[in-house]
Amino acid sequence: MAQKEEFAFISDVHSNLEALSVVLDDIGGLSIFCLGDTVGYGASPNEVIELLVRRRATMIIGNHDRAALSASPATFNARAAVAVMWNSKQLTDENRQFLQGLPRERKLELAGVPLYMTHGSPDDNLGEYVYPVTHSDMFDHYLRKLGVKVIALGHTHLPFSAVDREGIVFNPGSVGQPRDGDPRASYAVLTVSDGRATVEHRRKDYDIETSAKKIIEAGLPRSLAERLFIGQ
Ligand SMILES: [Mn+2]
Repeated sequence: MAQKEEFAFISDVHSNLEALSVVLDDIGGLSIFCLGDTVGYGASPNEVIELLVRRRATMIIGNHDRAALSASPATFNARAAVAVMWNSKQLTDENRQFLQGLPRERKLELAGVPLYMTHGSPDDNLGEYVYPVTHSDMFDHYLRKLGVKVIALGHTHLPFSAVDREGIVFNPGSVGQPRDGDPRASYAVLTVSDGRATVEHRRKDYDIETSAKKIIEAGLPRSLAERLFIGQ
């Protein structure tokens, strides 16, 4: 029998408690790695942080988390800025401190496979969006430079995995605000079998009505509720 270990990767939860709850149920007992943007956009920032802390998720900070901490959404569009300011006001001192303590990147070894995780890109952890169509030429360079076999990224809300000469670069997509036209919560499972890593993408239906209702009841821009139904 081959030795097989599995690890769950989530990203861009964006204060969506209903989506996160369904994904965590589906993940079961696997270790969880969260690629940032835990808060922003949605209506349940404290609940999602506390749930991930209880599940002992290994986390990093995203650009929305940092904006919520500094309450300065300078580079954000209007509706993202309104939401991040609202999220910032909701955060308890304890959760604020927790976000403040998160690193921008991590290097780990999972079942003997070296892995790097960050929100944006290895060159610009909180700013740069990495898409296969624009960045696939960079993937081998990233893997070699970092000396890892797997790179996990978030930020774009678009799931992908690319197998290159040096290893795998992947994005699990967004739990709380998918943008690939599929409204179901997105995450990924990394499997290491006999030292070889593979990535499987998963989608889960969740109670979008409740998430959307909470956004509207919080007085956040209605379009942030509406986009959840169409996955944009
Ligand atoms: Mn995001």
